[in-house]
This record gives sequence, structure tokens and C-alpha cells, in this order.
Amino acid sequence: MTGPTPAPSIRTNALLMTTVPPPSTAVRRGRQRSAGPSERRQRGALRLSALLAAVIGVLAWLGRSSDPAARPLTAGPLTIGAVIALTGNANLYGQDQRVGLDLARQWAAGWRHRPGEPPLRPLHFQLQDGGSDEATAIAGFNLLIRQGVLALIGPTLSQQAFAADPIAQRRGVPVVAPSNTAKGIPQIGSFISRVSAQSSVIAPLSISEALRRDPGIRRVTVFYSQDDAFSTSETAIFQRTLRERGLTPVSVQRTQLADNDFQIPITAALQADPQLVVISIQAVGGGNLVRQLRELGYRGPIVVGNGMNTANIYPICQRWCDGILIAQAYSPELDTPINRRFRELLRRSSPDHAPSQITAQAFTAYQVLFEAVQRLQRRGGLESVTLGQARKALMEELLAGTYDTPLGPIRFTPDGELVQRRFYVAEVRMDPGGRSGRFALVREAGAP
Ligand code: 1QQ
Repeated sequence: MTGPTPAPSIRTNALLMTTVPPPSTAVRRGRQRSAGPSERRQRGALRLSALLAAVIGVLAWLGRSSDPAARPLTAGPLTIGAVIALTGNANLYGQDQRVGLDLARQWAAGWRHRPGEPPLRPLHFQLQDGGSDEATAIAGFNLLIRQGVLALIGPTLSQQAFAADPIAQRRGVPVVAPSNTAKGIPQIGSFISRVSAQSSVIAPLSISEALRRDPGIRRVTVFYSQDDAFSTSETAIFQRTLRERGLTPVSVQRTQLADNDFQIPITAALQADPQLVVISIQAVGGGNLVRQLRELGYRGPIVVGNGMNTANIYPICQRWCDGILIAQAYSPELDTPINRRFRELLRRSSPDHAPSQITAQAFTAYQVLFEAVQRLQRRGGLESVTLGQARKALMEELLAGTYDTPLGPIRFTPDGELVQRRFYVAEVRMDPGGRSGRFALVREAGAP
């Protein structure tokens, strides 16, 4: 889509011109005689080179004008795009994210201008289904970037981010990841940031809680999907944490993202008689694994990772989810004005939806972009610039800010990594019917 830059076309033109010899002296003196065949060829070549130069120039101009980044940022609304999983297995997270983004837009609509301040431009929002695979996330990013969004939120999975984020990076479009926890996401490039705490700061907390409850644990089994970036990244942290506590897993079971039947790895794992099971698998597979572990007779503690950080696991693992331990980057109990506002908006618009980490992170992703856009506008940073320059200025503004969010106060490191202070460990408590439950807070912890 990027058009040819003008420089090569000028060079091509110069090259063509120099290959054509100058007109003969006879012609320059204007002597009357008919042109010979070689002169006619020369004139033809001259006309052809002029035509080619004109065509190349028009193509370069068209190419540049079809890339929205090169166009002046017009007055009027600005657009933020979001690419999240509304279809496929990861839509269990996407449903939570959609609610969080809706709430953030309601919150932003209530934003009050400072007295005497010129009206700020409205912020439009465009939501695109990123599916649960790489190709759909890439298509969503490409579509919204072509349409000229100022910044992007998404995609839902780390596995998708490693494929789609480099596209935004190449096009200079700021990305705020609402739920990517794998190692190395912000390091994809200077335009990539995240509001989702990385596994390394959060995953060790749930292991510590399990070992605090039973310091005698010696035999640990680990499960993870070997074809998913989140799972492989998180299990590396879980396993490192276990080693640091003097525990080498007695068995490591590698599964596939698409697996829902875990009889074979569970049977193998139970032979080692584990006293703790640690799971890094996404919501659908993880919910099925927990249920099958219990059905096949495992009674010990279970630590699960971020893949199961949604209430949408309850219908999958039902009463068997009761008691599982999970570290979280959000607590509904945080008593701050912004979290109270978040909860109040949620109660009003989705009374059946429990306030959850993934919803709060999606809210936060929109909030930080909204606040950075407002600050940038106030400083005149969106005047007389191209869309490309506005995107770059927004990225700098985003990284420079501090934000009071439902997750608590946050900021970014210069390379876009999240800095967050408080984390939590929760235990799933299922209702007697086993159809619904909640994440009950058991421990609060500062950032390591
Ligand atoms: C990631 C995740 C997902 C499993 C949760 C949305 O943490 O892909 O990084």
C-alpha cells in the first residue's frame, strides 16, 4: 500500500535524460532541413522519457496520498480502533473486553472540559473482530490502519500480537495491548505498549500462595499449551519460580491449544502423584483440564494462570473450579474514585457482569489513550500535522503520562512496559449449583 517515494522516480528520470544525446547543432541553429531517421529516434526517446517521468511522478503522488499517514490531520473527529477476539475460543476474553471498552467510552463521554478551554475534538471508536488466530488479527489491524485510526487497542492474545503488532510498528501506529502478558510484547517496537502486567511480575504470586498454604509440597506437575505464546511464556515463569523454591516439576505435560480432551496427559501426570498442579492454558482448554483433573481423581491444590482470568470459565469447569488459585492485576475492592466509577458504570449497563481483570484492563487501555489524546490536543500537538506525525506525538505523550485507573496508578517504561504497583491472589469460589462463582480476594501483594 505504501506508494513509491518520489526520490527514486527523480533519479530514474535523470538517468533517462542523460542517455539521450543533446540535439544536434543543426537543429539548434534552426536550419531548415527534414530530420533524419536517427534524429527522429532521438526526439522520440526524449518524448518517451518526459512521459515516463510524468507517469512516475503521478504514481508517487497517488501512492503518497493513498497512505493516510502522509495526509494532513483534518479537523473533526479522531478515531481510536480496537481489534479484539469477538469470535473463536478467545472470545471468552473478548466478551469481557467489549464490556470494558463500552464502559470506558461512557466514562470518557462524561469528561469535563476545563473552564475557558477550547472544545476538544470528539474521539470516535471503531471495533473490529480480531478472531482468535493471527490472520484475523492481522486483517483487523490492516483494515483499521488503512482507514486512518490514530491508535489501536488489541489484539487479545499474545500469540496474535507477535504477528499483528509488527504491522502497526512498521506503519507507525501506537498500539496499547489490553491483555497480552507474554514476555517481549512492548519490545516488538517503539509504538507498542501494554496495560496488562507481564507474567513475570504476576504469575509467581499464586505459586507463593499455594506454598504458603502447604509448605510441605514437593511434587509439582505443570501443564501448558506448547503452540501458544502466552502459555509457553507463562509456564517458563511458573517453572522458574518453582525452581527458585527448590521444586523441580515431577512431570511437565505439553498439550496443544486446540486440545479439550486431556485424559492421556492427566493419566501420565497422576502417575507421579503430584501435590500441586500448575496450569498455563487458555480459558476453554484450561476449564476442561481442571474439570477432567478432578473427575480423574486429583484432589490437591491447582494454580492456574492468566488464561483462566475470566468468569467465562465457570460454565466450563463448573463446581470443579472451586478452590483454584489465580493471580490477578485487578481487584474490584480497590477503593478509589475511578474504580468506584468503573464499578458503578458496570452495575448500570451490565448488571450480570462481575468486575474482572480483563474488563478493567480493556477500560484502562481506552482510558490511557483518551487521556493522552486530550493532553496532546491541549498542547496544540494535533495542529498542522500529518496523521503520521500525530501518531508519533501521541505515542510519546502516552509513554510520558501517569494514569489513575481502575487497576490503580500506572505508568509506562520508555519501551512501553507497564509499571503497576498492586497485584492480588484470588481463589475461585463456586456457588452450590456450580453454574456461577466469583474470584474471592485472598491476598494483596506489591510489585516485586
Ligand atoms: C495472552 C493472555 C491471554 C491468555 C489472556 C487474554 O494473557 O495471550 O497474553
